[in-house]
Amino acid sequence: PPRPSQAENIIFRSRLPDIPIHNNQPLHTYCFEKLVEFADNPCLIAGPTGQTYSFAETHLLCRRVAAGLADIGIKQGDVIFLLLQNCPQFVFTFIAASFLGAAATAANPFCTSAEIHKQFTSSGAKAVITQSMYVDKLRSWEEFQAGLVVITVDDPAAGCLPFSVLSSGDEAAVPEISIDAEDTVALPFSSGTTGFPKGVELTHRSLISSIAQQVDGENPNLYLKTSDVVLCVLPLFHIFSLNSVLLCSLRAGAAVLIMPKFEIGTMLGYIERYKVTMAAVVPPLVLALAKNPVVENYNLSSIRIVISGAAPLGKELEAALSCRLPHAILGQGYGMTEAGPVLSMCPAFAKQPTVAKSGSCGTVVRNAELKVIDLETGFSLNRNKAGEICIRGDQIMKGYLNDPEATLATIDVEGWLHTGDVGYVDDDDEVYIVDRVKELIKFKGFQVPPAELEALLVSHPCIADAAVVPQKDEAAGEVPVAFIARSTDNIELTEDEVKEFIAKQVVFYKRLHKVYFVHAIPKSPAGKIMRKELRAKLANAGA
Ligand code: 4UV
Repeated sequence: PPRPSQAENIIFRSRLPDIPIHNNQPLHTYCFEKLVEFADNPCLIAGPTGQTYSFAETHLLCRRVAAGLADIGIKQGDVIFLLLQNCPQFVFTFIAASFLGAAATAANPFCTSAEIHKQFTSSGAKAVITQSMYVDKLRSWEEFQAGLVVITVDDPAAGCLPFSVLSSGDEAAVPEISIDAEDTVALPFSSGTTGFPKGVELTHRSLISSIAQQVDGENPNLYLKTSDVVLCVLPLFHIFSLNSVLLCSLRAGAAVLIMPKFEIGTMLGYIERYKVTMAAVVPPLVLALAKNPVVENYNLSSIRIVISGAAPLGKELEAALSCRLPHAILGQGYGMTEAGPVLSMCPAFAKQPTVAKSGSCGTVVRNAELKVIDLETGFSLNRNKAGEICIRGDQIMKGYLNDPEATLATIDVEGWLHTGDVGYVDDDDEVYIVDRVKELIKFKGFQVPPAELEALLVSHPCIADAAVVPQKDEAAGEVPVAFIARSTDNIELTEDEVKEFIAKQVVFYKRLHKVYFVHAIPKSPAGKIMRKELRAKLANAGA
């Protein structure tokens, strides 16, 4: 679409005034800037054991691990790979990479060996930090056999090193290096608006900007106090938890309660025992909190903020949770990995709160510009008109790793990041998401890139062509379903065979829920799958 000149843009901004953001420093320096103020306060609490690390201890361990990483040969510009459930070692290693001017990429440990290997090679990682139970996923790799450094945070498996190799580093020996704010520090993977997962280069500058937009200033948008205990149940390999839970808490001096995996009873027990005050959740978790009868057995009155994000939250669900947690403020954050990630956040979380309506994703973050563009013309739209949401500011990604073409397709020459989300801004500056024009499917907030499944499908000898689209689902929000053209119409190929073929090769949330056999996949003259048409087909079938 044509891009209008800047003068014509209708730009939306935060309700909160801009603040000075000192984003020209390394991420670890910024996160621990106020260390002396809360050195002895709890920083990380490991849920299962109750083991607590103060801010001073956390800072020390991060530096030791940085020295340890340097000892095993990790240098400035290198990438390390975290394949971990949530645990304190995730935090130490992530921040340690920052100290070295290196970057961390992280993946869901439930992913298959092939999925992990793809991210491993694409990120160019030099070492893997994992748990012994996942090492079998790495053993078949050529790199493993050739001596890849694999470190396990629990008992080391054969061919791996123990985490003590890192944590016993000499904190006085962290290499003195000079870090550029434009250096990449986090490398989460996201498929963005199209294609395969790509490495998203988040720099020291982008992450500091994003954190500051949330928790800094006289009147922070997300007011975290040093007495807060923040629930970290969402996986740290996803940017929501990494940024808005971990990094924001480090900056603000709040404690992070780390849960390795979600289990409702365990989570409720932790909330009660550790007096959790803020919970970051995804809609399926809101559903559990709102509807599961076991919730009645726990005292959750310590919770004062619940932030839901990563997928749309229904108004009814929000209301149902409100009944359960009458004293808490419920609201949404809207994020996208490439956007650093937060675009908008509920203004009722602010120190001086303002009201947000149910169903809104809050207001655009401060120190940023948001516009809504017409899907056809690319011209910016006024309030209450839905179009593609675009965001601009220091917080957005530098680009996709080694993929200038995909970067240019996402960030235009004026610096606007095109989200592929359809939404509007109302008269009160609140942002609403109504649809998605990108390919992405979200299963419980997890990314399911259709291109990945389509490539697997067409590798099957009986499949000539395939398209994967989202179908609405009560529990998961969306599930992936496939349209398939067999190589010849009379070939034997059942729905179950197709499902099984995919299930063997992908992590659980990418599994196909339904397969529709068609004669041909509808394509545009340019050869693009007409996804809208397929989605409409599903809707019409009442599916
Ligand atoms: O790239 P990604 O997996 O990133 C995320 C990040 C979410 C958040 C939310 C609140 C935060 O505070 C934060 O730090 C991170 O999900 O997927 C991006 C896409 O997910 C959809 C939308 O299509 C994005 O482009 N999405 C994310 N949040 C919402 C949402 C939401 N609140 N409502 C509807 N869709």
